[in-house]
Amino acid sequence: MAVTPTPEALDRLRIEVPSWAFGNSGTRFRVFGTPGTPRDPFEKLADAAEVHRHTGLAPTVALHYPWDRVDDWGALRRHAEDLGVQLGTVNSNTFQDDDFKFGSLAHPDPRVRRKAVDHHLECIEVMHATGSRDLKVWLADGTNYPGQDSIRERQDRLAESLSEIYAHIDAEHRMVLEYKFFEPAFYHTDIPDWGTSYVHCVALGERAKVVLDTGHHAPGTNIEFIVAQLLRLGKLGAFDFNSRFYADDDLIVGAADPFQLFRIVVELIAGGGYGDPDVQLVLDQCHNIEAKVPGQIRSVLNVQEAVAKALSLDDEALAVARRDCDVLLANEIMMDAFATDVRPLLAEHRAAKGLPEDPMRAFLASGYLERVADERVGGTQAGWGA
Ligand code: AOS
Ligand code: ZN
Ligand code: ZN
Repeated sequence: MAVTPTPEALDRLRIEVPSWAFGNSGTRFRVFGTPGTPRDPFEKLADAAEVHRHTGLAPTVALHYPWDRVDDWGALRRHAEDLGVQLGTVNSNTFQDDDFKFGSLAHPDPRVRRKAVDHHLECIEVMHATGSRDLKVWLADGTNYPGQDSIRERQDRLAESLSEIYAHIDAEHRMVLEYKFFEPAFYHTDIPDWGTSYVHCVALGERAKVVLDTGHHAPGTNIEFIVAQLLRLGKLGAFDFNSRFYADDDLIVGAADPFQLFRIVVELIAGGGYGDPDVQLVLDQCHNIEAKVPGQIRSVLNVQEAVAKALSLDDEALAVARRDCDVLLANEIMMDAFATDVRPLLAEHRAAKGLPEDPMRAFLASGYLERVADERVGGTQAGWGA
């Protein structure tokens, strides 16, 4: 009962990969090194370009400032273009400086808020040089104990700081604002949920949109509902894709719950967000124990499989079943799409485009990992755990 996705529909998929996925990362217990880890942003881009070269799915790379600080942004941009990719979203960092111990944009001290706002203005400068469209703001702000600070005053300070940053965003730029229900703050987070992010984005204006990180909800949350609602409101700016078993695990997207990923993509397509450049699909993952480039290849392929399954949904039959209130038939149509083995179709689709039918095997056979392990000595951490 499933339908066959068209090549044009499959071709609308674009996924941004994060520079930090190629660096070493870990937990507070240990950061394990991996041979061949990039030593600088130029090498991270070389790794990211391998993902795109083998899959055709990942034409842009998200940067993190200052993890990806370079002297010459123009050189980094040209390097990316020479490798066949482009620089993407710039992520700010207001969580690794001692001054931000009690928050950044919502901090009680105006001096610290000034510093946090200025950091974002610096990020906007970087965006001019990199040609990036999006400034992504994720804040570690919050409190650990009831009474520690005024929840309400923090919202007011946050709104003021955000509006100062937003005032510096150019017409071609966007601010995308991420929410997270806990961690690193444990009692309250200043942007804990999509509603709070939405409220701030609406107050800021047209070019402020919500970022939905799939790992940032309480267990059991119906994430596809949030996708549907934000698309309806025209405020879904970007996804951070990853998967989680417990908290913000940042594991490979589609690894923990491929059915949830499928349901999310079904709503993305239904709401007109699929293939819309205004809904940027980004990976936000850390490969703590697995090889990093293959980890990213697996990730983009998992998203592609979820998209192909969702595009296999027989919309017309589903519309009829829904109109008839035929609960079981509607659910069966949905499950038929999910159960479709799209791997042969995708292999054929890649071959038709001159890409390897099996990108993972092709990459592993290319000798790239062995070569960089020989060439690169002393690779650095992604920033997490630094
Ligand atoms: C943190 O939990 C978030 O998911 C952010 O998206 C963060 O900006 C990203 O992990 C890199 O800093
Ligand atoms: Zn994220
Ligand atoms: Zn996260």
